[in-house]
Amino acid sequence: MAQPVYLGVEPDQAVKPVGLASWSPELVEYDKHAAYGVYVRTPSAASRAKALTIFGVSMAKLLFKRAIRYEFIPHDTRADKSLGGRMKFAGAAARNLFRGDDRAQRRAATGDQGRLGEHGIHVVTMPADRYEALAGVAQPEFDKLKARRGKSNGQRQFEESRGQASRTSQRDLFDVVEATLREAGVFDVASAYLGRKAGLIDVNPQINDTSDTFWRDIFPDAELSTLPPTAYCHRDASGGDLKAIFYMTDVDDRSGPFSYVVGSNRIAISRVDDLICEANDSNGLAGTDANARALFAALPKKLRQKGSFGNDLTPESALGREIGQGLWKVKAGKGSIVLFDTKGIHRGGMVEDGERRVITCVIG
Ligand SMILES: O=C(O)CCC(=O)C(=O)O
Ligand SMILES: [Fe+2]
Repeated sequence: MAQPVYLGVEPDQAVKPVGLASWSPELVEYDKHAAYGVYVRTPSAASRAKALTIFGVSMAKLLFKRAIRYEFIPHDTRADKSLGGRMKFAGAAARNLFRGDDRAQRRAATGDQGRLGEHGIHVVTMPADRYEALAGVAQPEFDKLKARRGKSNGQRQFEESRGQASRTSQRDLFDVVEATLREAGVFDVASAYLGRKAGLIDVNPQINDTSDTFWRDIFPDAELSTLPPTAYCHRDASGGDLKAIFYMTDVDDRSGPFSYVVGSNRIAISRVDDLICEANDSNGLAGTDANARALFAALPKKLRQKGSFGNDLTPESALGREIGQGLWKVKAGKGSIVLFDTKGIHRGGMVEDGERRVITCVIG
């Protein structure tokens, strides 16, 4: 039987890979920003103390999670609250604690990293029969998710667009996803990039449509109602490295294309700055309502960093311009697989028309 063909997809001609070599907290000018400036100039002693406390507690939790590589422990093990489950969790955490430094391994990786190494994103399209097989096995999960989404009215957070499949209860789905990723060469590309054997950690079916609000209402204040061109652009806060997104519907300009700043995976960021971003993304201070902004602005300058910075960038800033030139909107048919480094700058699911279905997989 002939080998099934997975076709590579290249960025649009107009996309210009990012030229910035390194990240610095100065790239987002909070002191000059219309939504933050006033808070940066006049923080009260009480809000300074409160912000620092929130930051400190979240950083302690984050360091613990990173030490045990929490995000690499399978969801089934994390969710099992029985005594046996807790012991399994403790065992996995202890093993991870002594596993050695992934980042060092990654720096030493010498395999051919191809497009993923250069661009931070690698896209392939699968044959129709493979798509049909995956769609069939994923259907019950999408039906459940659709029913759940129907129940939540009004404001919907991003996480509510997403379901969580479990390797034990949704075995068939995990098996088909895993076989497809293997056949598509995604695990090989991911392993060469990470400098170790990559595997499937999490499978999350996701539905987005025009009723989603998570990306629209960023600054509730009336005078700041226009969305900046970089709205919702972010680097992930998770400790995971790579994600693979399966497009389960055709995705065009208006149905929320996943978008990636080509080459942004190579922007160097210090471990400390990255941890500061992750802490603020998880402690509520990275929010854009007035309360979160006031607290964020009350942090010392070095700590005023977030992974979800796109909402706070002005188009004329250096980083805003880079993103504008380098953003590849992946408009592609159903059956496309988008593998990307989650620490590069990206966004997705901002649906203006119709409905977009994807299956997002964490690869680690
Ligand atoms: O829904 C998307 O296309 C991207 C969402 C996202 O940022 C992610 O999965 O990390
Ligand atoms: Fe993301």
